[in-house]
Amino acid sequence: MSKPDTHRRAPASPQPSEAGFAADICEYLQRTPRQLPSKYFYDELGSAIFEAICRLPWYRITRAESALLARHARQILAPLPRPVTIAELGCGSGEKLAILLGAAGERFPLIQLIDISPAALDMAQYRLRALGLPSLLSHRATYEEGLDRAIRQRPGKASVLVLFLGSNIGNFDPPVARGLLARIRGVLREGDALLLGSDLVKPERDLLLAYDDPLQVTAAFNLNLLRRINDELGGTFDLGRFAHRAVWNAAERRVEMHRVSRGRQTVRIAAANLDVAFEPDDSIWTESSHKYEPSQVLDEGLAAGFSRGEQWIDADARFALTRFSVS
Ligand code: AVJ
Repeated sequence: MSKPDTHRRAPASPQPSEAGFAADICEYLQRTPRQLPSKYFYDELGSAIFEAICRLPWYRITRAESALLARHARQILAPLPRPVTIAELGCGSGEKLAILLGAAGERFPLIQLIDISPAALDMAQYRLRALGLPSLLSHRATYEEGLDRAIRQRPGKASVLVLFLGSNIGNFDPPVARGLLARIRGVLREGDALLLGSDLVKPERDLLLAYDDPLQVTAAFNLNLLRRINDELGGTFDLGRFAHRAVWNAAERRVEMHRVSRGRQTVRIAAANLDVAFEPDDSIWTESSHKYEPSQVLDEGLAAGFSRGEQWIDADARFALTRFSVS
């Protein structure tokens, strides 16, 4: 049996506050078109619904990526100088990290979990604890802030492998995605690497089944954000009067998710001191899920300053894992 493990929370730092939530909601709902930032999906219920999405037969990202990680773990980790410390951006439930660690068959001095959702961090810690890891550090933070904190905790001579999986990058428009990759590259040094999971362009019918699933779990995931605004910000969204709509925007290579107003209505959000009027069919754009071509992923990584990219692709589900190296 291993020694008692340490499971620390990172030093306290300001939590994204209700004021920040209200200000963001207020700003995004006044944009044209109306929008909501997708990072707010992940409260406790939202994280649980997302876990359900990952198990939907029509949503293949999680299974495809898990299989790639299990199959290629050793190869993925091979070029990193030992010891390796792993930091995962948006770890969610920690399931994929556990798969990678299990298949790697070696021990790592420090694992760092970064997620905006306390519920997700709890799930991940619980899962990884069961593996008897030497040291686990969790950061409840956005990607940028969490990344900085994780790098500050790097054990002196260890190399860092940053995991950015699940096509989380797909939530960002290309210029923002590019900026984030460059930011990751900027905090890394020679010998470090980034493992990036990207969902690939695939037939429209597959994408629409994945993002407008027959069980309507994805619709519930989106709707939960309106419910959260009602509960936390004193919103008056009538949840039954907003329908889910997913469209594939081929030119922009992204699935766009919207809540569409059934009829004319006005919604008040007390904490934002905001009234929003909807005509029939007016919508709120809640999320984008960008899809990539494998070569485009490589190009983006190299443009961000990584020296080399190597890919593992599930040709059937159309999903790519790319390891970008720093030298
Ligand atoms: C967590 C951003 C990767 O875009 O596939 C799944 C989120 N939204 N179904 C995705 C999501 C609706 C997911 N990411």
